[in-house]
Amino acid sequence: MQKVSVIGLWYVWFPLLVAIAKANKFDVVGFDIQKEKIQQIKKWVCPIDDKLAREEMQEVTFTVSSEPDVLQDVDYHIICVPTPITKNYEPDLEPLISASKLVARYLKPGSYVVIESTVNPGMCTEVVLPLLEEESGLTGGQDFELGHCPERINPGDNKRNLYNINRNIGALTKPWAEELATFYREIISADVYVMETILEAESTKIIENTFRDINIAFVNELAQSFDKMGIDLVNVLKGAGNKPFAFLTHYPGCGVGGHCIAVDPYYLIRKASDHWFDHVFLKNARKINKYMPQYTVEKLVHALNQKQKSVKSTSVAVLWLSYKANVGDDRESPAYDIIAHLQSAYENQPLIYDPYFPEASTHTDLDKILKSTEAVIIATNHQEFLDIDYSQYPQLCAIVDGRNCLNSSRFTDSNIIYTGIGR
Ligand code: SAJ
Repeated sequence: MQKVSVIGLWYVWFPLLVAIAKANKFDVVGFDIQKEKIQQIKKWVCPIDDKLAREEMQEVTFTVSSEPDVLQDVDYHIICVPTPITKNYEPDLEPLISASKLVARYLKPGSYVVIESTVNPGMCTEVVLPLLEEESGLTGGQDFELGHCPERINPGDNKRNLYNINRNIGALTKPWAEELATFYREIISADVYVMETILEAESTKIIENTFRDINIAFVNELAQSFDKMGIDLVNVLKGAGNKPFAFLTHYPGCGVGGHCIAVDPYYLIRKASDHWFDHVFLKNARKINKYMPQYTVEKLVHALNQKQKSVKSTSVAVLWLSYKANVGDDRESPAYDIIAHLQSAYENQPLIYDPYFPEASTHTDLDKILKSTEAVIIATNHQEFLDIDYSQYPQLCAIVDGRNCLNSSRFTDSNIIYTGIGR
């Protein structure tokens, strides 16, 4: 039985480990440097908030370890580590570099290395390949193969999952790309497309996520003009969205978070600038999206002005911290930028609550917060909180709905000033 390693068992890749084990054709090992995560998995506790993976892991067998020797004699190494950005929005390749150096120690002739992490065009051949060759003394494309199969998970999506989302594959040589595709077809039921080159495969994911970022920036900029024109953009987008072709609806909000959409465009911007091209449009889109938390606070300023109140002297609650609804993930979350802007621009220390993040919340009792605050900024639209009856809190005078998740008509005759983003 061929041996497969999954290196990096965080959010999107623990399901991959389970899926490979479920194929029942491979001896599967999972490696992660976080010992506590390994301990958790060894107790059959799912390390991520993923219903399918939690169920399926009970039905399969695999080995997990934080000891590198578990990578001995592996035929397929799948590297699944984060590719974040630094504080100054530059690609942070440290996780990918250390994982590549680790795998190189265990490379053997005839083995495959697949990178699933979202990378820049050229990163496999310019960064990973030299590390694999230097450390192993083997030659890529001859002694071992290097391929790229970018992950496409959509966290929190119960319909689309690892098994039914198409994948793209590229490798150093086309024939080996075909062999890698055969390997992935043993694991997933969706289509697996072989790209002409590894560069093309790397480019697909980075433009997919940049596409999403610029489309969100489009509606976020529209939200600012439609606010001034007094037109409900959310209703307009719903109308435009019923066009069955040539329009893909995105919605304005308080900002773009997560470890993908808010991050990946910077990789492409950086790569293009290495080739003397300045992605003005992509940079502007990032600027628009990064401005939205501040815009959200400014909407609160205008709402409170109508009550002759100032943000500085008003108790404000920022509700929910996750970067998107119903997930316990706050990476790059705009909620933190909203909090920071309230603190720096208005010396306002907001009350904070998200049950997914008790340690980042100022209170663990939402009712208590709502009873003691005068204004609310909704930064995440967790499903479980959409039915709150805000009229039960008479001191509440303003709500800024950063995810346009409440029905504005609920506030028509209320003494609460309700405003959204673009509505
Ligand atoms: N957002 C908006 N307006 C929108 C859509 C999203 O403001 O119309 C915001 C969200 O609130 C969130 C951020 O953008 O803060 C990212 O949203 P997302 O749904 O793209 O969240 P991710 O990053 O978990 O998922 C994305 C995938 N999303 C979808 O395809 C729906 C996809 O782009 C990638 O497959 C995935 O990241 C990834 O792993 O790269």
